[in-house]
Amino acid sequence: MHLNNSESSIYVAGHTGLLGRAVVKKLHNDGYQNLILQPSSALDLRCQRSVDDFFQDNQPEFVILAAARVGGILANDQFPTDFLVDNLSIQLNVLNAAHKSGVKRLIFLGSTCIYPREAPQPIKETALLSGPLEITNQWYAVAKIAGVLQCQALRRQHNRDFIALMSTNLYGPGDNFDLESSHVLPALMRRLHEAYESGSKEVTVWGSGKPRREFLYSEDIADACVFVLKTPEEDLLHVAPDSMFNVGYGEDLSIRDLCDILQEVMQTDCKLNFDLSKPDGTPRKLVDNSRLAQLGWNAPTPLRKGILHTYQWYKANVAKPS
Ligand code: GFB
Repeated sequence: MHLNNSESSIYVAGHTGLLGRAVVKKLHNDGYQNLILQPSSALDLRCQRSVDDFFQDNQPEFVILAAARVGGILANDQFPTDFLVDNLSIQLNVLNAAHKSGVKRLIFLGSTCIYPREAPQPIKETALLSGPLEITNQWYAVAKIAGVLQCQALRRQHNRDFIALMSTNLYGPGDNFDLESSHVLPALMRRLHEAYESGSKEVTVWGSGKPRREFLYSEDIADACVFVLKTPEEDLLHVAPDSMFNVGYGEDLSIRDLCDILQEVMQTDCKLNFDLSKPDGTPRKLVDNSRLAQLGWNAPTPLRKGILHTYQWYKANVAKPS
């Protein structure tokens, strides 16, 4: 059942993360005040009993499952167990508890790395499980695939209105700017800023710079989540019989071109040194957005504008004054 009452209670799991904080902001801006938020220090989503008790006590009507163990290409490689097991546990517990407590609709956030490495571009939802995965993020991908299938299984067997959104690489205010564990956009933003400020004017870019990625602003995916939450079930299932939607920006670019745009927006002119000892990962993962577009949703924030907002947030919140 879709969201049509501003008094409804909505549990945002993972509300302190990049995506979760954008979802909370969007819901507040749209007049939804009855939000249920619980920090991970008070609720370990990997613990089934705690999650069951939490749902029993709070009885949320709607759930956005944005909690996940996430990280960039190197973090995926270094912590495969965490990426596989933590994500499987979080999803299993939250989806089960939401089912048992009769949640009206749940939105599960997945990732476009669930699709086969060699999937035809732009990637359609129907490419799921049609070929081998990219090896650098296979553990995370397998966990997210299990989440999508759990949503589909609950719908099929128990008629639960659980929807899966597959998002492309996200960026935005509140992102992780740690140079080892972050994704490419925040990592390069920080390297360029620090190189420019220190006067060295040289940065290391992992890999060849040739892989292509599609970047979606965090407030846009939040907008998509709320859009889907408010759309009647029959409209969603009409365009997505498998209850899965890709959410992308609509264009991709090479990592080298991303560096050029970052430099343009940040007004830096650093020399790029490509470190070929680091992995490239998937060559390309542009998604086909046509299902959401058919329903009237497209990403509203141009890449340069999103990068500028992110850089302003980074300078105000993360960068040390030189
Ligand atoms: O964003 P990223 O870590 O993840 O890397 P993926 C994207 C591309 O940027 C890769 C290159 O080709 C990296 O080698 N890159 C260049 C860098 N410089 C850097 C840098 O300083 N840091 C990082 N992190 N990358 C992730 C998956 O894949 O995508 C996750 O590992 C998830 O599981 C996420 O699916 C959306 O796009 O390759």
